[in-house]
Amino acid sequence: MRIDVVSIFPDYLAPLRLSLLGRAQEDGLLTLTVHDLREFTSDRHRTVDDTPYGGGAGMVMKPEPWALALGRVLAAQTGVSDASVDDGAAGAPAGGARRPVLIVPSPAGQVFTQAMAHELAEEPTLAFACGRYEGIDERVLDWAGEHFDVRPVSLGDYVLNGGEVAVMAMVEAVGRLLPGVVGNPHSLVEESHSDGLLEYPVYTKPASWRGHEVPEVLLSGNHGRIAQWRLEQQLRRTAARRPELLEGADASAYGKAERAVLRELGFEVADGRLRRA
Ligand code: 6GU
Repeated sequence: MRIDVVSIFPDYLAPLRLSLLGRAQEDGLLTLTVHDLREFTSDRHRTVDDTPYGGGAGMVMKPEPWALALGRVLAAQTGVSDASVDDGAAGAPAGGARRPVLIVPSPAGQVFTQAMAHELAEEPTLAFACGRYEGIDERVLDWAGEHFDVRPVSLGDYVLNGGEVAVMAMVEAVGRLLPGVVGNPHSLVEESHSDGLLEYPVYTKPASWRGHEVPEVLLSGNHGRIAQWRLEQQLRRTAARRPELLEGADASAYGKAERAVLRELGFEVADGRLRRA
């Protein structure tokens, strides 16, 4: 996969060169390029922002540096020339090819989920446009929509100072799903959100530690009982911490034991789906 990030703080993205994703880049599984938006300004002060039309607090990111930077990204990702992007000659890609995805991190976006990470991991390229200040001139998104599949995406209901930290989270979530990036692909199957539930608790040696014991069932060697216990823990944890994840969930795979636990937790099965009892 090829990923391009545009930011006024390229150094902010440096940690993406470390650890698992750093190895993925060394192994050629991921190509990550970070572009400095200020390289696409033409004034002496390399200005990227200006005051908002209509008044109000803060500054808004100017459109032209964004068009130049995203044109460069589009050219690198699709092979169309920068010039044809500039003069509008590059419309929808020829041959019915999909438009490259452009993610615009914003607290006003659609909330990022594990399902979205899986979808994005199927794309050949991803571009990210990191806004700062009060945001990017809205016409940049309109213009970009002529070339990219533009998706405003939020990490959740809180406000960050800019898109960089959100991009780090999204690139890590997507990057670890690329084939070969996580050494043991089974690790991806049994983790929080992979099956709509939170992960079960895990333990390692010693079996007794500072007066806290590892649950007996995990020492039993009975794999059927262990699997049953883990699923029950997932249900209890999800009901306690994220009950909204259970509402409407597919319950067709749940047997008698799980249904009994769910009833105790205040949920029942109706038409194969979970609902509050
Ligand atoms: Cl994606 N961007 C910003 N600036 N703030 C956020 C966010 C994104 N997600 C949650 N808060």
